[in-house]
Amino acid sequence: MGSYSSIQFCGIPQGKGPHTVGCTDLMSDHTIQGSFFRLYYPCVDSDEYEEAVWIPKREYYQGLADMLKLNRTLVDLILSYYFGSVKCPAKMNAPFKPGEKYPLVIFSHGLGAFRTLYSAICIGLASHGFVVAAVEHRDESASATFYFRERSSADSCEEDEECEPLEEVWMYNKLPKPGADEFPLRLEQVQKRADECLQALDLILDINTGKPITNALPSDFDWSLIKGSIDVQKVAVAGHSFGAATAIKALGRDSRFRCGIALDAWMFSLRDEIFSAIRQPVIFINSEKFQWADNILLMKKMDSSCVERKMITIKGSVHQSFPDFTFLTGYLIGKIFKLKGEIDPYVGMDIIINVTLAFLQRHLGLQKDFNKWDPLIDGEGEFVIPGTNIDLPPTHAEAMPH
Ligand code: VQ7
Repeated sequence: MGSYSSIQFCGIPQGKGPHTVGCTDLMSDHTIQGSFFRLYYPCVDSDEYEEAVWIPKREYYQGLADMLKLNRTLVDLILSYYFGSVKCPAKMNAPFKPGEKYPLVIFSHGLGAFRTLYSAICIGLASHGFVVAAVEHRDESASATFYFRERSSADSCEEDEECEPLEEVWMYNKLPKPGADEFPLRLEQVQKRADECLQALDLILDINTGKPITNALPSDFDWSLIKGSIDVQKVAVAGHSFGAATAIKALGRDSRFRCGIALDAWMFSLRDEIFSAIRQPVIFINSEKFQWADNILLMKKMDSSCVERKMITIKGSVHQSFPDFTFLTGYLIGKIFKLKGEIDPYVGMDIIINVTLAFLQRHLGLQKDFNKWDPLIDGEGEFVIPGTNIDLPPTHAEAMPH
């Protein structure tokens, strides 16, 4: 395997497909019950629109500080200095490009992440003609998220300040109580997360029928252009880590999701009864370093002779090879914070996107050429292996066909 030694520091990769990618944020409605996602989509090609700010508000840095158990002020200063001007290669609020029916992917982030941190994957898929909704979860598993509440008349405004009728309410990641059983918290969260994926799907399908929406966020994006452009029969769900468990939960809840993509799944929140409820194909795309027997055995419980269940491992990858931070640090910092593995992050991301596209083509019945990457689904290729790289107890070693 080619380990990379040069410092690669070139930012979040562009999509490699034929479409220019746009993105926009939707918060509908303004309360905590509303749906919140960043939508990535094929857009009209115009220089009028600027690339999107990657981390759009400072509170997210403070949430990341909490995740890292470090001082908020210090981490905010450091992260906003290094990442404050980072853009992702998607044009903010560029007009949606109608004229085709696009398949749809609902994407769920990992614990301590939020909706914008997986832009490389989402942009990669959108550039190949997918609409991707990256949900921001309100189950207290995001490092930070927000909604709005009505300002009460008793709330005073600073002098000179224009008093907006709504004010932001921020919520941060909830840590399990020390010494307490973590499972009840994660179970409750995964259920809420799956609900939020279904809610996002419902909302996008409403938009597809031409229903007008209200957006609590300021934007002049024209949602009516999406009308009739989603292929409602071609919907998948994907996610990273806790988000992968969310995707699996969502598959069990709603057969409109035709297949699932589980990126380095953290299976902890899923119990036995869920596995028999799932009828759709699933692929587990694992990193080399985030594997242990209990977690893999839960994946293998989804083994089926009726429906395709696949597992591959990307050599030299780590758990953080899926979110965008892997592209945004130098070699040393990347290694210290485990944001980079041995594999070149750009090579790793191409594999993640290409195997996902091949699996989506196969199970959504797309008429594209993504089947050229079919060997990856079987773990064939320079940087992949079929199944897992860890030894399992002998009775389980052959449970899942590769
Ligand atoms: O769902 C998950 N789980 C369960 N999502 C994760 C990690 C995770 N686990 C790690 C293994 S465990 O301890 O056994 C259980 C929890 O990662 C998603 C994610 C979290 C972040 F905080 C992210 C991110 F991009 C993705 O942001 C990071 C930011 C920084 C930095 F800002 F400081 F650079 C760093 Cl160093 C790390 C992550």
